[in-house]
Formats: sequence, structure tokens, C-alpha cells
Amino acid sequence: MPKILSIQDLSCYGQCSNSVALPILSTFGIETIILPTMILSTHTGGFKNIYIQDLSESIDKICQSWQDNNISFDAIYIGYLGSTKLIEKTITIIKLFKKRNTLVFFTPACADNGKLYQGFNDNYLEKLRSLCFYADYIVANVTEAFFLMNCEYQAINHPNRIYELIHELTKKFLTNMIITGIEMNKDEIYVLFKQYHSHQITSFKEQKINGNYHGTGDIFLSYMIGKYFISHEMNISIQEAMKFVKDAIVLTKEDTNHSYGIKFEKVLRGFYEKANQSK
Ligand code: PXL
Repeated sequence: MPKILSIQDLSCYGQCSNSVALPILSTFGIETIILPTMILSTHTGGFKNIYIQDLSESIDKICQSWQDNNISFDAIYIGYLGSTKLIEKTITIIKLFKKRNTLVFFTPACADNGKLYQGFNDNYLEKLRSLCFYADYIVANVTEAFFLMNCEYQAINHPNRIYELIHELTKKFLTNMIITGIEMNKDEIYVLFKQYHSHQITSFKEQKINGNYHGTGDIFLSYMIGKYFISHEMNISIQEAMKFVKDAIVLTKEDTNHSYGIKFEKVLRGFYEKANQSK
């Protein structure tokens, strides 16, 4: 079974980052090693009086211990990091632990709906661009895709512009690229996938459920990586991950008191039960 290192924050409350990566990847039977970059009382999208503890110093000691024990990983999954210093540390970790066959999945987790998340600025974005060069797959929402390319965000997702953008990004960062959350019309949501070595762009669509929820990107990517390590088929992994997110949003919408994250747990349990019935 593969071992995946997940480097992102631990938001205690809020259903995002390591709190969703761990259960989702584990359900796929993947050994998941979490490296929290910081601990936050909640995620930064809409809560007040957020307590944040930066774990930079602990990270150095944890990595030293891993090296001393010859610990290695089949993939490194990088999400929300939190500071430019933590981005630099993540690059060091990639250099230490990426072996010839280690896949690096990276989502910049820094912006949505045309805006950077609270606490981030152009310096943070510039450092994220330097991390992009170490990724085998970059997975970005439309806002992050525009920002990584240093282009102005366009709220209306004209297909031609997004196709052009994905070409530009793969060329700039020399990597495979996935753009999520593309709204080409009012009823459907699209994901585009372009492999670095191919000119072809594959598009995937799913029914669009209205509403804005935090952590959709994390749930999408955790499921996509989990499925990829089981199936070795990226197209199937993307399509199933889109359905997983859609089903979880449908469930979340039923609960009008729950707006800070996605109720993915029941959908995950259904997936687990279905997978085990067929055994
Ligand atoms: O993946 C989104 C995310 C992760 N971690 C923290 C966040 C957010 C989004 O706002 O604030 C701490």
C-alpha cells in the first residue's frame, strides 16, 4: 500500500486540509502521514479570534527524525501552508524526501472567488510560484490559476480563456495541470486536465450545486489522489472526485446551519460500504 505525506495546516474546526486528507486517503487504504504546518483553531474563512500556532520549529525536528529512521513516501501532497517561511520549508522537504518515483501533488490553496485568503499577499503568491516547479501535478481553482500566471482574474469563465490559461500554466511550470471549479454555464461545473507532454486538454463536467463552501478543493484533491493510487487512472479519478464533492455539497445544503465546510463524512461512509459490498 502506498504511503502519502500530506503537508498542510491542521484546522481543528472547519473540515479542510489535513482534517479531510487523513480520513479520505485512509478510506482508500492509503497510509497517510500528516505534517501540520500550523495549527489553527478554525480555518480562516469567516471565523473570528482565530488562534494560530506556527509549527516551523517542530517541522525541522520531525523531518530530522524521519531521515534518521530512513522513512520514505510514495507521494507528497501539499496544500495550505500559511507563510512564506513554511513554503521554503516545504521546498526543503521535497528535496529531502522526493525520490525518483515520488509523485508531488500541489494545490496552492491561497485564493477563491477572485480574492486571496485572509493573511496572504503578493509575496506569498510569488513564493508559491517557486514551489510550483517541484510539482508533478498542480491542482488549482480558477482564481488560483489566474493568480499563478500573474493574470487578472476574470469572473466570467470564457472557455477559450481557460483553455489558453491551462496551456500557459503547463508551459510555465513544466508540469501536469488541473483547473477546478470552472463555471462555463449556469448548470454545470467543469474541470480541465492537461498533461505536460500532451497538447490535448481533457474536460470533465458535473452538475453544479449553487453555494459557496470552504474546503471543496481539499476534498476534491484528497479523493482524486486516493483514487489515483488505487486505479492509476487520472481521468477516472478526476470524474469520481467531482461526483464525490457534488454529493457532499448536496448533503451539506440540506443543513442550512452548516455553511463553513462540507459534510463529506456520510458520503465517504457510503463509498466505503459500496466498495466493501463488491468484495
Ligand atoms: O483549503 C482551504 C483552507 C485550508 N486551511 C485554512 C484555510 C483554508 C481556506 O480558507 O483558511 C487554514
